[in-house]
Amino acid sequence: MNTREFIHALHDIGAIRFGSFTLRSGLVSPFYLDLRAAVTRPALCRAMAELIADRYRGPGKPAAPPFDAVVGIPYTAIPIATHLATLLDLPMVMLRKEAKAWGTGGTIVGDIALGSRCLLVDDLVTTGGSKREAADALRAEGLVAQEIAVVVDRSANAAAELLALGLGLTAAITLDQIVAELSQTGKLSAAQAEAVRTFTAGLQSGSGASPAVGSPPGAGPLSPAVASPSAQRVRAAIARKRSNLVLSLDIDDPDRFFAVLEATADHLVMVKTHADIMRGESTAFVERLTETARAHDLLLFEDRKFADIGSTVRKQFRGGAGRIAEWADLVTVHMIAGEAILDGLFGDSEGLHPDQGALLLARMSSQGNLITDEYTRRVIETGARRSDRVAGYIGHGEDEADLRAMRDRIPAGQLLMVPGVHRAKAGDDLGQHYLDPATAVRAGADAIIVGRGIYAAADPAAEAAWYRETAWSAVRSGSKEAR
Ligand code: 5BU
Repeated sequence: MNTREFIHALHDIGAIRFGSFTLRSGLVSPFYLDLRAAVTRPALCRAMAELIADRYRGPGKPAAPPFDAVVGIPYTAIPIATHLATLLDLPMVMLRKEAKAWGTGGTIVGDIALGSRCLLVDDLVTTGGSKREAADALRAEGLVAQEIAVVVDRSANAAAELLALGLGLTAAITLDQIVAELSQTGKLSAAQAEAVRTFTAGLQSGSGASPAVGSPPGAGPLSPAVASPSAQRVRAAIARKRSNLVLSLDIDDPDRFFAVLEATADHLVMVKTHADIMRGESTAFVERLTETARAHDLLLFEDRKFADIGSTVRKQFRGGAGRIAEWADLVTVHMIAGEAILDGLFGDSEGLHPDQGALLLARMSSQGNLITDEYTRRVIETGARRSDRVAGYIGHGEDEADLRAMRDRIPAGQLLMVPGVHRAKAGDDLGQHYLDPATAVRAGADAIIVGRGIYAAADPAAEAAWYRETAWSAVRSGSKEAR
């Protein structure tokens, strides 16, 4: 069952309903979501586990998922976690709601070694609060809460909030996807869809929840939160690898390219390529690249900067020697040709991974570039509407305040990635303008993109370690301040 069929199946059995529902908190919600009826149906229960498992297996993923065990949170998620554990071929244990006061005590049901890296599984995430408690309970048992997987993310901003605590969040589907799918097929009116969006955005700004990394104060009212599966995947990878460093590996010799990549990979969350500069045969390069990415749990980001009409970019993305669609998790896109470029790239999703996404160029780091404030605003406006495939934005700024002002326009749930980062801030003789890594992160960058600062250094591995540590500690201190 694919994502779309799954959404319709949930709707058909009444697991997702629209109308007016009074919640336990007293709030009146325009939708109701309850997966209890879904887990009792074998086909749906299997589909939930498979949709989650697909996030961890298949092309471009590590051969073995980076966990030692799957942990189900009672009750609805237990059957899902059981299926999932079988699919991923991992042991499964359960986390009791309340610690047992008799026998050996404890909250874990099952046999699991101390220090095991756990994937926590639940049916829904709403605020992230109960997930944080579950992670704390696991830690109290001497286990490592590595990541959380849910069937539906109906939160406004749980992924960012959990990431600030070092916990990745992966969702099989988001509320936004449900709304988009049911709207497109006429099962949800435009007014109902708007009511759902307004309600979820309001939950975020009115929830009193702490602002988290990447969503500084001010982001809420200016830009309602959106849900983006590809951004979530990046956030989960950042939490997993404890790194928000992207290496821009602009080396055209394959052997040197892979030597630097192997030496630095463990410090990186992602490697950014310009595959069209690589010498030699592109199929061999891509094969080696995907193998290396899998071995080191790296995401692949092809900085292709698509800029043409929809029908041309579709061919550039899918075809040619590069076959970018087959391996890149993220690609960059100029919006100068208009919104249809996103339809060209992602409109026909056949063969694409559900989490493959775009980063829109909202601002560039090169001096004298022609991007205006109005252009940036419209790029973000479009990207927010298209969050099903838009993970976020490439941005830059003159200084911290300038970059932060841009970050404030980006909806919570989407990413800001900042190139033009160098510890020596000097720029180059071809118009590049640099920010230093801590400044970029303090201003709200979810990840920094560093090229020559690392690969042209005498010791790229040591330099990558420095950039990683500097950028990562800026995240930590930022999230403490925000709370
Ligand atoms: P550097 O060596 O860190 O200066 O390389 C920066 C990389 O980021 C390089 O691949 C550029 O193509 C890319 N880049 C950029 O520098 N500035 C931008 O605004 C965008 C991309 Br978009």
